[in-house]
Amino acid sequence: QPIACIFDLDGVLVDTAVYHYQAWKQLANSLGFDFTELQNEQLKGVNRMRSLDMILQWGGVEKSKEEKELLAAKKNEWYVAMISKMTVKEVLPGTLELLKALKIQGVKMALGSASKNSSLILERTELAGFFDAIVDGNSVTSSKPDPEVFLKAAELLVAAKEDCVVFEDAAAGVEAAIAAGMKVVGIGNSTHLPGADVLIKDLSEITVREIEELKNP
Ligand code: B16
Ligand code: MG
Repeated sequence: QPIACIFDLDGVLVDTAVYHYQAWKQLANSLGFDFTELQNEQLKGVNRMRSLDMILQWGGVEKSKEEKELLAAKKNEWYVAMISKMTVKEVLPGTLELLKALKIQGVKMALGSASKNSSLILERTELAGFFDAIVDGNSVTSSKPDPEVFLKAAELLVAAKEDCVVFEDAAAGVEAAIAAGMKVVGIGNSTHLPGADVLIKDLSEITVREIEELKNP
C-alpha cells in the first residue's frame, strides 16, 4: 500500500504560532495578567476554547460561558487581522519542495489541523491546491490529543491508518497521531515531542524516500 501524508498546519507548514501567541497575550494582558512562552508551548495544537480555559486558569480568572465566547471571539478577531496579511513568504522552509515532491510521486495528502481558520491561511499562503482532503477545527468535535482529526483525514484519503504519516509540531498533536496508530514526524524543538518516530527542525530535513521508509523500515 502507498503511504498517505497528513500535515498539521500551524508550526508545520506555516509559522502562525507567533500570531496565536501575540493575540492570546494581548487578551491576557487586557484581563490584567501575562503568561510565559513556555506556557504558550502547551497551547500548540489545542483548540480555541480549550486554549482560553487554560489561559484563564493561569491568570486565576473565572468567566461565565457567555463571557468566554466573547473573549474567544475577540482573540480571533485580532488573530484573523494578523493572518489576513500573510503571504507565501511565511511558508516554512522546505515545505513547498516537499509538498511538490510528494505530489509528483502521487502521494495522497491531507491537512489535519485544529484551526477554524485553516482555509484563510491556506488561501493566503497558496498551499490549498496540494491537499486532497482538509480536516480542521470546523469538522471535528474533539481537540487533539484526541485522534479524531487524523482518523477523519485518513478516512477521506481512503487510507489505512498503518499507511499514514503525520507531521506535527505540538505535543498534543504527536499524542493524537500515536493514538490514531500512525507514524509521526515531529517538527521543531525536539525536547517537547516525546514519542515521535523521527524529529526534524523543519520539512527541508526529510525526503519522500525517508518518509516511505518510516512505514517500511
Ligand atoms: P483557531 P494546528 C492549532 O492549529 C494551533 O496550533 C493552536 O494554537 C490553535 O489554538 C488552534 O489551532 C485553533 O486555532 O483559533 O484558528 O481555530 O497546529 O492544529 O494546525
Ligand atoms: Mg501545530
